[in-house]
Amino acid sequence: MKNSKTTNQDNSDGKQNDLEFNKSSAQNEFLTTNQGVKINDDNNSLKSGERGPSLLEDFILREKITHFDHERIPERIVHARGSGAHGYFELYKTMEKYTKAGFLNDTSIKTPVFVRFSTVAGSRGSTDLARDVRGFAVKFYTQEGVFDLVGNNIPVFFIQDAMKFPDLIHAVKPEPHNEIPQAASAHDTFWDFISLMPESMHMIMWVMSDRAIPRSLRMMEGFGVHTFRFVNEKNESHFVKFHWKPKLGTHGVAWDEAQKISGKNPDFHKQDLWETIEAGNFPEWELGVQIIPESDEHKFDFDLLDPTKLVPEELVPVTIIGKMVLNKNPDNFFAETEQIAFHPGHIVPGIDFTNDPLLQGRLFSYTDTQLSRLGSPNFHEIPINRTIAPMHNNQRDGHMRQEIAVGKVSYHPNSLGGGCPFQAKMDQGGFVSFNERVDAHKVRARSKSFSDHFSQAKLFYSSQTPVEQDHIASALSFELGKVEAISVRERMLGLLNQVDANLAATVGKNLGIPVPKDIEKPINHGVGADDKGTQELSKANQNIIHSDALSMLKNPTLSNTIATRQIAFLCTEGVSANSVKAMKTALQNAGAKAIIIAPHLGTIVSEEGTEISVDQTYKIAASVLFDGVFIPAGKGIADLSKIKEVKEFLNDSYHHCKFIAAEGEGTQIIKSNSDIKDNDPGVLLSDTRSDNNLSVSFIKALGKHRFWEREKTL
Ligand code: HDD
Repeated sequence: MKNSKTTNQDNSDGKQNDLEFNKSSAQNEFLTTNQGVKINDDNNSLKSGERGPSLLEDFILREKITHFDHERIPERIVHARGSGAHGYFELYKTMEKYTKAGFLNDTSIKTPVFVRFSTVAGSRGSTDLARDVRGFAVKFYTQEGVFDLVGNNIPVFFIQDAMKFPDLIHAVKPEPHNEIPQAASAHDTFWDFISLMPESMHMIMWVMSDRAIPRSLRMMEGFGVHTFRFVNEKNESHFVKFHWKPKLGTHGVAWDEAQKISGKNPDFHKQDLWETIEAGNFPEWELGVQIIPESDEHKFDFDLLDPTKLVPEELVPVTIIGKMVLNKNPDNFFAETEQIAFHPGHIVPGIDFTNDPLLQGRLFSYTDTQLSRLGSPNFHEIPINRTIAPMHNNQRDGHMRQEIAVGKVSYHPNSLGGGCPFQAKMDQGGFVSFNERVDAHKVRARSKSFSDHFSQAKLFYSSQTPVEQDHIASALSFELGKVEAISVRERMLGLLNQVDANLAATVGKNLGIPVPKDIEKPINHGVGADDKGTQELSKANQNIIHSDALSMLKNPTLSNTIATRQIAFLCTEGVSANSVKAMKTALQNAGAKAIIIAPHLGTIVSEEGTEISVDQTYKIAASVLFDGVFIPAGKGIADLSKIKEVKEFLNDSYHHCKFIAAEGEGTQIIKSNSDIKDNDPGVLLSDTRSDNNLSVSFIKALGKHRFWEREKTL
């Protein structure tokens, strides 16, 4: 029977309890075997004599080693590297006009969620800072069943048809003959494939932008990518695109910085997410929807079913409908983050699919992959995957079945079981697919309405600020510079030329090859066999040549908060405690964190004679792990010039366009560094100690994240 969706039940507790049931703690307990037999000696195997051979009968040794031998499960084929967290979703306003999904109707319902962020290409142990798309998968444990929104931090995808997915992934993964490179797209096979797939050009623009090297998982947008449907009680359908907007704004790092972070701390994103949640700074995203009436399906000059296209926010605004808060770290990475199984096919009444051919292929793939990864069709019984809605059906058995189904009836229809479990009618919450009319020939083809591969790539590129455009050109120069096959580089230049001639010329110059005059014809993917509806497409977005929402720096929802930012304080013995305290307090009041760095751990003695606790030493700290840097005043601060890591720290901060502040004697460290221009607007200096004006302007500057304009002067 359907749960009443109007009850004000705190589902987050419901889920917690469900998971609690499976928790185990060994506190104050004896060590036992898996069968519950208490173990007397866990240090020595059973032997024939102290120096004799081990005995086969040692069931304790065999159980322990056998279990250990099987501790690993296959990692995900893609998105193997991930970080997860628990939280909840709250609705701001009812969406019942569009969807009957209970969790999107009732603002009093708090829906528990688990989110898993990931990179795509790397193995499970690979670096967080690879240039890559980030997975953004959200499992909603709704009262009407599990809804998974399995999206990315980029609103479009490389390919239009699931048929090409294995090819795309084979191309981007390490090359099969030598397993090189790990977690990187900068190699021949990836660009060979891309250069033959013009449909990927829009996505390529995004992946070569700073979106693909986020500052934090907490500072990324999320997108459902495909067009889905909302279906209401009257069985009316609207198309819908899902967006997650981060409260902390959308920010990236510099590419050189990303590469250095990968060495200094490959777990940078994972640790950042974990630590901020532990500190109670819960990350938040607002859920937005773009809603398009059925009657507008053919209104655009692109096809809503084409996953390489987005709907510009200028054409259809994003309506914010709720927020998600991540407020609890997993207790056990494997049990939760690793064993969670997402699936775009996990939907609830009120949400439905469209005929996007990429989505349609995904609907097959995700259950199939869990069978080999988690090993059984019973993966829904793993605690993290369990629905909180009542679950009854006639499925039985299989590997590792947890449920003990009682009774002899496991079929429908039946009379011996009283006809149970019953089918639910639509008004009882039964899922009924939207009755879309489909009248077509069976063909293996692609609609003509999918064939414009460049307009939105151009839209994206032209919507970027000059700094962002430079970053795209640099990223392409880096990636294609690592490609050995000249023919692949040339083909890519031909494609880039169709996006923007200047972009192609810049990249071509860096690669030392001219942009080819004869553009190679795109590969024909069988376009056109079923172009029904194509003629009806109007040119609704032709006038849109800029969309601020596509630029991270112009995005109107850009947040200027410095909450949770990490600011390095470069200190040494004799630093002014007052100077440190004044800036630290100002930053903390703005939500940021001051990290005291000094030559040794423990405490240092300040100029005023007080002790200051040290957080990190210069051996551990690196500029790339911080958002900004402050050099306080103090008679002893001149000693910083004797520490070689300090110079490297400051130069990296400067090159990565971070804001640098210094006061009193601290300004001398900057002024004596010939690599730093002290008239740079992003370098804030004050001769006054504990300068309130300095802290105000530093906080304002940090809110801009980076002083990217500096790049031109480097
Ligand atoms: Fe996928 C995992 C997102 C296309 C097949 N995908 C996976 C995850 C995310 C996405 C976020 C990780 C979920 C987690 O954290 O466990 N995938 C996407 C998006 C796509 C997309 C946004 C395009 C719009 N994927 C796609 C296609 C196919 C797959 C076209 C196959 C036809 N994806 C998979 C998979 C994975 C997966 C192989 C690996 C692990 C898993 O499913 O559970 O089945």
